[in-house]
Amino acid sequence: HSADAHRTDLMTITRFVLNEQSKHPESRGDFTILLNNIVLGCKFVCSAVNKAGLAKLIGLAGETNVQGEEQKKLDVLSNEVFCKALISSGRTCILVSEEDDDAIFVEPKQRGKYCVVFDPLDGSSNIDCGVSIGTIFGIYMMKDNHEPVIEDALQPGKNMLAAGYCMYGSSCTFVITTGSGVNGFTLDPSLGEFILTHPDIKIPKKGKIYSVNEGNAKNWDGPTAAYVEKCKFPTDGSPAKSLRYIGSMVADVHRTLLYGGTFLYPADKKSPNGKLRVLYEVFPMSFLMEQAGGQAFTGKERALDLIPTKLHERSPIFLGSYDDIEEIKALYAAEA
Ligand code: AHM
Ligand code: MG
Repeated sequence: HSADAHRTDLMTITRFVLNEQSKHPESRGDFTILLNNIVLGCKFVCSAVNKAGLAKLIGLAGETNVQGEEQKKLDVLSNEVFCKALISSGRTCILVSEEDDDAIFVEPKQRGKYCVVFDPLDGSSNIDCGVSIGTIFGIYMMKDNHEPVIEDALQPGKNMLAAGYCMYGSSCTFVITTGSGVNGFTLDPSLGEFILTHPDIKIPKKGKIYSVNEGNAKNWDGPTAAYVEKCKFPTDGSPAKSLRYIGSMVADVHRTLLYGGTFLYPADKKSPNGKLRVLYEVFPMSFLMEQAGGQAFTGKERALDLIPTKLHERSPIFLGSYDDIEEIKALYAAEA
């Protein structure tokens, strides 16, 4: 009976968000329109990513188009699609993209109240070998009707209204939080719609996996090194953990959400702030983790408490299962 209900009573992402927002009727329409444009961008990127391998094989890449321009690289193309979709939604005022040095201020006649930070195609070095990649986004709201300023985009992560990612893998998966739990949707290509497939995702309280680029180990600080050592050689009788590292943040975080464990991109001697960007990588993933019952820590504080001072600022990040992040926090506290 219930399987049949699933087949005929389709919970699309739009329907789901409309239901969720029914508590805030004043913002309901605007947020739904904004989200629809983000979803449209993700569908476009999904289709482009799926064709990328083929385009290469049949020689489309690098070919010139009618205007005599070289074919755009996928990350550049994805960025343009997202920027245009977001601006034309009429609901945004500031856009911060990993692809652009400066923020985009939307002109007054198309301006709305949302500020969107995003990485249109994260992990793009993985495209050519067919490994999963993704889009990451976070949404803030302007507090009042002032002229938008850069500070509106430099709010701490805890002020985000919504955040999520879309993973372009063996299937296309869209995961979102609007501050009341985490839900996952899978693209049904025949319908062109994202259907709820992972309701109310909760990360296991403790995990059996750790995920980190161990090639940086010689430059790690003490607590990071001690944590990874503990994963491999536990002294409390627990079994050693498995290592999984894809090198594509969306895919590594997605696995961590579903299976539990930790994902770390710590500081090291060569990169004292780690690698990942605060606004559109660290914050959205930290918001999702907390909403799924996990934690996100920078080595100093709760990740969502960070107040960014620059658009492309970086921060070390440790996120994952609640108990596992407690262990990492204890190691950093012991050192301080
Ligand atoms: P990018 O924005 O240049 O694609 O880099 C971000 C990616 C993340 O997806 C991933 O977590 C990380 O870089 C992997 O870095 P490394 O190759 O240093 O392990
Ligand atoms: Mg990136």
